[in-house]
Amino acid sequence: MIAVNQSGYVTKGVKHATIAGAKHYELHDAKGSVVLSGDVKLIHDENSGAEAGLIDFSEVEKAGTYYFTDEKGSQSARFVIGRKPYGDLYRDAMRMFYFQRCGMELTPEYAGKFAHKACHCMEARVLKSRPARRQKLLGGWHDAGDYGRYVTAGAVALAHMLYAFEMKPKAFDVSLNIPESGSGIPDILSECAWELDWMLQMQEKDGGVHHKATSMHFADFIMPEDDRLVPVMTPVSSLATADQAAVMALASRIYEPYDKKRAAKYKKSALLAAKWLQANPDFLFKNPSDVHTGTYEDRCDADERLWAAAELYLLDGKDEWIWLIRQILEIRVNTTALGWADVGGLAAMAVLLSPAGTFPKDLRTRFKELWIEGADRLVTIASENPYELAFRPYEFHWGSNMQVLCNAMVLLFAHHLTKDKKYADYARFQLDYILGRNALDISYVTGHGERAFKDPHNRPTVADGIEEVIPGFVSGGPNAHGGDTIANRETLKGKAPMCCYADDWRSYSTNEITIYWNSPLVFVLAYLGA
Ligand code: G3I
Ligand code: 9MR
Ligand code: ZN
Repeated sequence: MIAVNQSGYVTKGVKHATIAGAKHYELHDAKGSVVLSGDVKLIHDENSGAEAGLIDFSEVEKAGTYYFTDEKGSQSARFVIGRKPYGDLYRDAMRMFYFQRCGMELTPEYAGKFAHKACHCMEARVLKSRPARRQKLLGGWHDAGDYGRYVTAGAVALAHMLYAFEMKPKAFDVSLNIPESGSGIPDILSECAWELDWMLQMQEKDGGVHHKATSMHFADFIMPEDDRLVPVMTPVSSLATADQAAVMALASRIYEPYDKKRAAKYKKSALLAAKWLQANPDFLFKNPSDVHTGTYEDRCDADERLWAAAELYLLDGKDEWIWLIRQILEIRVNTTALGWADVGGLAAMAVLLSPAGTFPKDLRTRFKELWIEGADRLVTIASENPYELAFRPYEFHWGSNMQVLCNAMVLLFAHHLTKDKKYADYARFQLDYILGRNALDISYVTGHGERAFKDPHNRPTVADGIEEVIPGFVSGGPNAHGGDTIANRETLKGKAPMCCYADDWRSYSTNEITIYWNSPLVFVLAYLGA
C-alpha cells in the first residue's frame, strides 16, 4: 500500500509518500507511464503497527495527475502535482462554518441541496436563575455533530481563524458564497461574527459568561429545524468568561478597520469579562448533573486566564495583566497548546504577534523560546517515523486529527518566527497525513481525495436523506482509547493506534466533526497560501 496526500503536492515543494507492506514503488503519470521508481528500506512503525518506509519524489515537478503502484499490485489514490494542488479545500474548510450556523435559514442560493429552515429560534431557559427566566438566544454555530452551542469550543475555533487573519489577511481574500458576500467585509469575518454576536448574548451583566447553551440531552438524529428541545444556558464558568475576554479583545482589534460598531461591542464584552475574572479569581465550573450533553470540562483555568491576560494587556495596557502572566508562567502552563481544553498557545500567539516592544522583552523571549522548543520536539518525533507524523502511539485519542492540525499550526508559527523551511516542510507532512498519507489510506476531509471519508457523525448529514456529504468537514480521526460502541467493538480492538477509526456515523469518538477540528485546517491552509 502506498499512502499519499490525495489532494496533491505543490510543484516546487517537498513531496513524500509512505509505502507499507511492500518495498518497490513506481510513480506513474496520468497516461500510466513510469516517471520514477525505486526500492525503500522498511522500518517498524509504532503508530501504524506496520513495516513502512518513506518515498521522496520531490524531484518530480511536472504538473499533472499521478499515482503509485507497488510490487504487490496495489495502486495508490490519484493525486495532482501543481501550483495550487488543494483545489477548493481551503474554501470548503471555511464554508463548513456556514453549514453549522444556528438560527438562520440556509437557503439553496448558498447551501445548495443542503438548505434547511432556521433552527433553535426559541427562547433559552437560564438554568438556576432566580427568579427563573428565559431569554432570546439567537445564532452561533452548532458545535459539531450535535446542536449544542459551547462558548469555550467556539472561542478556540474563532481564535485559530482570527490569528491566521492577523498574520495573513490577504489569504482571506476569498469569497465563501455566504449571504454577507460582497459586503466589503472579508467573508471569514462575517462568518466569525455569527458566533461572536451569539457569544455576546451568553454574557451576564456582571461580565460572567454562561458555559454553554444546549438541550438537557442530545437531540435525536433529526434536522436542526425539527429539534424542538429547549436550549438551556448552564451557569457561568471562568473557562467561558476567560475565553470570552480573550477572543473578544482579539476580535475588537481585528474588526476595528472593518466594522467599528461591532469592534466596540466586542471591546466592551472583553472589558466586562475582565471585571468578572478579577472579582472571581478562583472560580471553576461543574457541568450540572442533569444536563446530559457535551461538558467541555476542564479542571484548570490557568491557561484560559493566561490567554485572557495577554489579550487584555493588548486591549487596555494594564500592568496587572503582566503580573498575572508572570504568575501563571510560574506553574508551567503548556504555552504551545492550541486545543479546546488547553489554550496556552493562544496566549503565546497574542504576545508574539504583537508589535515589538509591546510586552516586556523577557516575556516575549520566554514565549518564543518555549515555542521553538515545542516545534523542535515535534520535528524530532516526526523525523523518526515513515509517516513523518509528529505523534507518539498514546496520542491517538478523541479528536486526534485536531491535535495533528494543531501540531501543524505550531510548526507553521515556528516558521513565521524563524523562516526556517524545515518547520514548513514538517507542517506539510501533518497536512499530508490528514489528506491521505496514513495507514488507512483515507482522506479525513469530506469530498477531498479519491478515498475521502463520507459518513460523519453529524445530525444533518444523517437526517437529510441526501447521499452526498457536504465537502470540507474534518473527521475527529483515530482514537485508540474507545468511547462509543463502534469504536469499542472487536473491529477496532487490538488494532494499532493509527488504525482505530471507523467511517461510520455511529462512531462519535472517531468520526464526528466539529468547528475546532476545521478551524486549525483553515489556519494551516491560510498560512500555506492554499
Ligand atoms: O488528554 C487525555 C490523555 O492524556 C489520555 O491519555 C487520553 C486517554 O484517556 O484521554 C485524553 O483526554 C481525552 C480528551 O478528549 C482529549 O482531548 C478524553 O479521554 C476524552 O474523553 C475527551 O473527549 C472529548 C469528548 O467531547 C468527550 O468529552 C473530546 O476531546 C471533545 O472534542 C468532545 O467534544 C464533543 C462535545 O462534548 C459535544 N459536541 C461534539 C464534540 C466532539 O465530539
Ligand atoms: O451525538 C453526540 C455527540 O455529539 C457527542 O460528542 C457524544 C459524546 O458526548 O455523544 C453523542 O450522543 C450519543 C450519546 O452520547 C449516547 N447515546 C447516543 C448519542 C448519539 O450518538
Ligand atoms: Zn440550531
